Amino acid sequence: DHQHRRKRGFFIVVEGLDRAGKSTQVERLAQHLNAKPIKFPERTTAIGQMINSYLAQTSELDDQAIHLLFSANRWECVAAIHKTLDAGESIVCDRYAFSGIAYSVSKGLSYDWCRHPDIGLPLPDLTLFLDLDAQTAAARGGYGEERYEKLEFQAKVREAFSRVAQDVKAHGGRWVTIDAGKTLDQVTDDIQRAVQRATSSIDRVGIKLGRL
Ligand code: NYM
Ligand code: MG
Repeated sequence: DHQHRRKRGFFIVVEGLDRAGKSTQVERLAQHLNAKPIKFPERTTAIGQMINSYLAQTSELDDQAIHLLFSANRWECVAAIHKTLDAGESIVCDRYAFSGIAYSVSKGLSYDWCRHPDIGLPLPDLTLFLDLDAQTAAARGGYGEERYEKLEFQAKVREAFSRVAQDVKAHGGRWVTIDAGKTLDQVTDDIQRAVQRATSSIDRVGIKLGRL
C-alpha cells in the first residue's frame, strides 16, 4: 500500500543565533539534497517589508505587533510550502516559528502567548539547531546593525531556544542540536549525517506532515 503513496518532499528547518552559520549551511544542505532553500523572515512581501524596516531599526513596533507580523509572514507562505512539498520537492528553511518564539520570549513575552499564533503551521520533519554560545558568535566578525544583534540579548535567545527544543521534543518533533563551533566542513558533515538518519526513519514510519 505504501508503495502507492505519493512521496512528498522533506521539510527541514535550520535554526540558531545570529552568526551561527545558518546561511552557509542552508545553502550547502539545499544543494546536497537538491532541495529548495527558503528563509524567514521572507522580506519581499508587504509584511516582510514591515519586518525588514523594524529589524533595520527604521521603524518601531510593539513587541506583540512584530511577533504577530513574523507569524503572519509564515502563514502567508504556507500554501507555497505545501505546494512545493506535495510536488515532491524538499525544503530547507532558514529560521521558522522557533526563532519567532525564542526572540520574542527573550524580550519578556510569555512563552505560551508567543507559541499560539504559529499553532497549525506545518511541523518540520527535522529541525537542526546550530548551537553556538553567544560569545563565540559575537566574535565571528561582529554583528551588523540589525535589532537583536547584541551579545546579552543573544545569550537570552540561546536560553530560550533550549526551552523551545524541550517543548518540540516533548510534542514529538525531531530536533537535533549541531555543534556549530566546529569547522564549516565538519558542521556540514554533521548536518548531512543527521539528515540522513532522520529522513531514513521517516521513510519507514510514514511520510505525513504534522502540524505545530
Ligand atoms: N526573527 C526571525 C524573529 O525575531 N522572529 C522570527 O519569527 C524570525 C523568523 O529576525 N535576528 C529575527 C531573528 C534575526 C532576524 O533573521 C532576522 P536573519 O536570519 O538574521 O535574516
Ligand atoms: Mg541576522
